Amino acid sequence: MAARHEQSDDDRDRPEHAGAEDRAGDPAAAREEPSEQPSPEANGHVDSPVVGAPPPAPAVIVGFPLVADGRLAALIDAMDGRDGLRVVRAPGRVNLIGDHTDYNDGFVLPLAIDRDCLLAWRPRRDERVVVRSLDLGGRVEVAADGSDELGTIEPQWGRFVVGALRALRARGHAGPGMEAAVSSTVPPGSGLSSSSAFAVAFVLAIGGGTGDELDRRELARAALQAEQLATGVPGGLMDQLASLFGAAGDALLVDCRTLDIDPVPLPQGLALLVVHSGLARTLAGSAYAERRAECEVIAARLGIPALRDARTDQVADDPRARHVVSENQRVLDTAAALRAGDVAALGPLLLASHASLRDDFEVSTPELDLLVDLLVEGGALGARLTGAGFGGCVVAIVQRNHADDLAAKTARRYQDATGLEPSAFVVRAVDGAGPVALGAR
Ligand code: NG1
Repeated sequence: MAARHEQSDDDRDRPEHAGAEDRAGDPAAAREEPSEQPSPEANGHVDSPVVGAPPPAPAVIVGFPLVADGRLAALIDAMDGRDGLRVVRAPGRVNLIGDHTDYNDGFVLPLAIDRDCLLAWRPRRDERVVVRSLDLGGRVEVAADGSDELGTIEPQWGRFVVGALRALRARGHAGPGMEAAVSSTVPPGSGLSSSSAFAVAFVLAIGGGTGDELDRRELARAALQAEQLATGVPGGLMDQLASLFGAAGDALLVDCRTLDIDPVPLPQGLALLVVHSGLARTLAGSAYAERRAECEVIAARLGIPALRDARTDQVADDPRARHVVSENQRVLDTAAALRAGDVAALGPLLLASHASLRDDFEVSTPELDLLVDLLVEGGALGARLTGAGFGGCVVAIVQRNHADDLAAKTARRYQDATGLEPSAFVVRAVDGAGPVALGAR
């Protein structure tokens, strides 16, 4: 079942919207999973995609981290062979809980997922950066010093390339020219950070390719800056941190003020089911920036650096701030419940988060609300919208052996009720961005 995304012409060629229909409906793309992940038995929350994609093919490429060779082969082909070729992989993320808290210096609990952006490149002698997207088609050629006028670059995903060049240059990494090709399986327009994965892949490559040349937090900041330059949306740092710091089997408790990151193991026997509403959201056209500005105004009024510092009693009558303060607490409670093995506590926390995003922060939609209801009626422990909202995905915690049935049933009922085509897939927590070995084949 393919996700259908309603998008404006403007949106179509941004990485956030890179090839939605193609990827979701492309069995080859769906088969291609990073393969050196723990077995389902090892981390207990792993399953193949259950709706909208066949199960993953076995691992075939030797190296770390392994990537099934279909996509890699396509990239190698597009780059005319593996001579001097280097490849990086940057995963998307799902946020288990803690939305619209990162830019308030708060807490989030995302995980890097087994959907990623692969970037293959080699240096060029001239000072040009030439990139092709296998998903979108299209080619971008820009100056390696990032001097191209951002607003004029077409296709628009090229603006992320220039943003990344500028962000790295500002950090002392003036790269040479490069020839590159990119391919992504992160569903675009979904709240799973396809655009951040794209930006992380580029800063990683421009920064040297291993992620060790620059502090990873600095790489995350550079990727955020690249994205902000490209889109003008004042996003927070959660997505880039999740993509760079992901750990197989774990969610990440991130303190967005100190940037401390603590892995929190996900429980055995449960799966994380992501269901795309079939409605893409665009952050640029959304109320995201408005919400962020509202939060900053309230913090200033309270005389505190950020809403992270507000007390419950200070925000009792202010729904936006109330969401942020209560959501921060729910993130900490969820991490504590996971660590204590208190599975029963998880569902109510997710549902309370959704209610707060819906009623207090007002970033849900009737479709996302319906999906949450259907998932819970069908037996999910809990569910909530994930990411910025305004469309995109919900995430549910479900019994692992029930995930396939629940996904199929929910998708069917949702489609009957709305006429929209959802897609549903189980995600697993994977390691963060880094180099991919091409292997000996
Ligand atoms: P998504 O849903 O990936 O667009 C956005 C922001 C995050 C965070 C969430 C809400 C960007 C790139 N990302 O994520 O920083 O604020 O919304 O929690 O804008």
